Amino acid sequence: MAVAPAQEESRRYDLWIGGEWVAPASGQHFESVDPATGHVLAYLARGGKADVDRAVAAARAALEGPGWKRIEPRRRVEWLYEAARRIRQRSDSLARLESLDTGKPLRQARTDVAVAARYFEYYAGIADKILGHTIPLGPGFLDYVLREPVGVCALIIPWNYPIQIASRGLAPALAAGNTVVLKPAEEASLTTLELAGILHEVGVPAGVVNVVTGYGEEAGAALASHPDVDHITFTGSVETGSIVMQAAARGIKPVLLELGGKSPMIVMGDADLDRAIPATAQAIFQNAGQTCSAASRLIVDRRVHREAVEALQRIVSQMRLGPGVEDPDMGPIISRRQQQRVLGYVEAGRSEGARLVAGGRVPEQPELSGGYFVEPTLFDEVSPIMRIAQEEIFGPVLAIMPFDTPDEAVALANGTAYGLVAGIWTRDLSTAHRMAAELRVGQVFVNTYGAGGGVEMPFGGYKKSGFGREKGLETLQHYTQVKNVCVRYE
Ligand code: TXE
Repeated sequence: MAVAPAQEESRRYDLWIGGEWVAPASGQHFESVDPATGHVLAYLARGGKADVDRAVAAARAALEGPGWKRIEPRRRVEWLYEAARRIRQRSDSLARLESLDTGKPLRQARTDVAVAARYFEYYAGIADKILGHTIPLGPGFLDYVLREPVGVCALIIPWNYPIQIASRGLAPALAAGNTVVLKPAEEASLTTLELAGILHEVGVPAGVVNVVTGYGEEAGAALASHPDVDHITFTGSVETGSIVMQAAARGIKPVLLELGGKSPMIVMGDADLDRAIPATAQAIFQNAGQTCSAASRLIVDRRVHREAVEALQRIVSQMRLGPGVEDPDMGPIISRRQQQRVLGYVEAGRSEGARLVAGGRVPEQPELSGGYFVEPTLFDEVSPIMRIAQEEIFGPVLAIMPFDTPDEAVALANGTAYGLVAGIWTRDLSTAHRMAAELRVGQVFVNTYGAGGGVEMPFGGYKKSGFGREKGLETLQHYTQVKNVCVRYE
């Protein structure tokens, strides 16, 4: 099949609709740029309303078609397992493409590809086990409950973890028998297009998976407001999430929103700092801080505060920046716009009186001058009212806040509009459980953070981090709908 070879750069990609490459109605392509150099990496089709109409029609037709609706669920099991196998087989080329497209270090991109394969494997295992149940109504009645596919699912994907986030929506949606229209982010669409090709190769019928690339306000908005879409999964900013939710409300459609965070890492005085501090650095600097669950606030017991800051300074001073494909410790920010946004927050931190103890600048190495790099940055003595303590920076900037009592730590941790993830480091189990109960977040990690991609664990937000759950079995609630059938037979 005519899927792009992953190594080929500066290639032109069309839209993937109804099992074939289709030119966009606009006739236009736009540049997708390598954030490490500013060079053009590929030309993506500028999809718009007419293309979205076509993709949704293809998804609707496939949903009702004999090759999908009338097949045995075990065929879906086979297709999804085979997709996982092929993703692993192509791990090197997919990881390289992801690394070029997003700037992330190659080993991180390899992990992302491995996690993507895990999503297909995990949901392959459930595709023939989506069970209903019966309700005892008494003599003469048979009442049964079915879990049916929800229908045509729209997936709107961000640029920070494209292959992972596309897979975490695609795999459960397909396992449950839905069809899908994906809108990847304009900054990084390449591995999503590759994924569509892999699913086609393994036998998923034409029209079950469609990809419309393009700008958010054009392709994304058309998809979110399309009358024939049955469910929308959106990962991105609070602002755009609200726009998508308003469009969904007009069409009375369910939405699953994953909107980022300002996740706290709480380090108690009794914590094993040799593990807690490297884990904190990893949790903020991974993907240059462009992670929805990035631990962007270190809330640390004053008794170990100085030691923690010094350990972080040591880690940061040794970090090597570079293009993702050279597998550095940290790659660039995704775009000039995001780089400027991150630098704006550094300036805000300075002017609001936080103490800059590392980084904060664009690195001076001439070989990095074409890309959108920002040094790993530590702000100490951050007060909770500062913008860098409240707003999602989405860059390699850690806000450090000392505390004196556990209650104060919890109040600081809960003191933002977000509630996605929190980490707790302590040797005291009762502290860990008490805090886990008090934190207003969708996921708490104790003495670890992230845990292998977390495919099996439900993931999603409290408060402005969104609602609904991805990953694990919980997400199947979103990708199925319940039908009750009541039969009187006497
Ligand atoms: O996000 P957008 P942006 C946060 C992070 C970042 C900020 C801005 O704080 O700094 O958002 O990033 C599509 N209708 N996160 O501007 O706009 C868009 O094309 C429908 C956190 O890149 O939310 C892309 O596919 N769709 C986050 C997707 O929405 C629209 C990951 C996300 O873009 C649209 C990314 C519209 N009107 C950013 N406008 C996380 N939770 O991990 C845009 N889009």
